[in-house]
Amino acid sequence: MKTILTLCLIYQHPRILLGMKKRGFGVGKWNGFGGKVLPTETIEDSVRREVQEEAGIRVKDLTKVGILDFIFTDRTEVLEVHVFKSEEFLGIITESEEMKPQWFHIKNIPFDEMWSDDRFWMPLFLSGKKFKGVFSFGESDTLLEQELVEVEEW
Ligand code: 95L
Repeated sequence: MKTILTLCLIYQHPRILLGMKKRGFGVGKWNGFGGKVLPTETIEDSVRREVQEEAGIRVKDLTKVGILDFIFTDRTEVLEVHVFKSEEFLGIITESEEMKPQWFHIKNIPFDEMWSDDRFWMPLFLSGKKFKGVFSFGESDTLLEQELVEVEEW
């Protein structure tokens, strides 16, 4: 089974917006915004909805920058995460029940409090590259295997 999810990073060079996940999957980690794509919505609509729900803002631009597959050794389901960048938004960033948003200077991205795959693809993201990858995780979300390539197109 493959589940399609979104991940949106708001990037206004030299700062990036992350959210501390307050509950559910990935609690205690600084995440991008996103979640499961619902059966009736497009992937882009889903990103807009999730960013609105989790950070209270409306993204203007959206650029697809990556596709990452996440495999968890104790689960059969593969998470196919579509990664987006947005550089402009409308509204005021607001904490939600799910997320506490905070800006970080790109020199101070809190990798030690993030999913461990982020260290690998974030440099590509920050330099405007597009990428595809597969990451597998074991016990306590430790990273076991990784594949990552820069791509020109999907
Ligand atoms: N900013 N990065 C994320 O938000 C992120 C990164 N890696 C992940 C790996 C597995 C997973 F289930 C979620 C994430 C994730 N949200």
